[in-house]
Amino acid sequence: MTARVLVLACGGTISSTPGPNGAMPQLEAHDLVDELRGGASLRVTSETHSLIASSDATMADAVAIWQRVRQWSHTTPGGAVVVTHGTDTMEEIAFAVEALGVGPTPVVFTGAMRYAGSLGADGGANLRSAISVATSPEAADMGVLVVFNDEIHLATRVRKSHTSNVATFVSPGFGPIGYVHEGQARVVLRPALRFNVAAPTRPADEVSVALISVGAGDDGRLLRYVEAAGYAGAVIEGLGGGHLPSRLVASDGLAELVTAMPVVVASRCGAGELLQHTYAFPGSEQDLARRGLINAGVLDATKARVLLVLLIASQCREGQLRSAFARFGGYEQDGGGSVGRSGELRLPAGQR
Ligand code: DAS
Repeated sequence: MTARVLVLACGGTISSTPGPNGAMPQLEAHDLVDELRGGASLRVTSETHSLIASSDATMADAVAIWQRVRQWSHTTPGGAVVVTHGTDTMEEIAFAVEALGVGPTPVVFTGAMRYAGSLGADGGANLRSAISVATSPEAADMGVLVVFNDEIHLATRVRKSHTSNVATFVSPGFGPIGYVHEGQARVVLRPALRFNVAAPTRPADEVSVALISVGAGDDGRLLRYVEAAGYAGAVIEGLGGGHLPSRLVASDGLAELVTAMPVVVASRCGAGELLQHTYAFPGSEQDLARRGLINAGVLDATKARVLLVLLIASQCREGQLRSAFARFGGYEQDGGGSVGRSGELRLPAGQR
């Protein structure tokens, strides 16, 4: 393996070592790389982006990582990037970097569930596997990947599924697209389509999107406070195939919210695409579409929120926003078709 690899460290458990009161992110990128035995043949550049718990990662971090990837791919043709990151928000930051677009450059996120120095710590093995995948010719043009526990996942599909198990990352409904075997990457599936959003034209951190989860009997009173709290958009994590209780749908809160800002509906199921043409009851997927809610398709609520932040930060038009959800959501594969309203994006005053 002689490809040039940038290892960009962003904190998390993989960078954590025990302290008097518990583990804290402290290891820099060079510490992580130095730990790898047999890494001498690699041409690794190590950089520390941050030493944070990933619960503190923001969309500004995602944009900064994306910018560094682009810079690296311009200055290092044929090079690859491995991002070490906390697992708590890895699925969001990796998805954001993928959505912003990395071209053919292999970009692999990895991390750890057990901090450095603990029994069975998984960081070193995960980093080594991530580097093997990133430097494999098979990783080119795959988009951003997450390599964890010797499985290879697409950033567009992966999510953390367990609070502590080292096999925490899964791609529900899809599965991993490859694996690492005796240190070698095996890619067995490739993404059929990849999409990008436009680069942000305003700081992504200035864009707040509310994420509201709905349960049985919910009357949606929380929705009334979203605009006043300064949010620019909202994702509602609904039920089943993309449904909401009829009492919530009948409330003024939802109608006012849809008038004020883009509102996306996703499902709490965690796998599968939202329905579009099946049910007709109040609060059904067809009813919500008529009321102007945007269907998240195969995106879970967490990824839908990331996409909505990036789209609002790119100051796109409403038609572009709907089209982006149709593409990333998997229900408009050719980029054509109707994208609904095409006017200015409706955003609350002060959010434009
Ligand atoms: N849960 C820790 C991790 O797995 C902390 C974090 O996400 O930063 O990395």
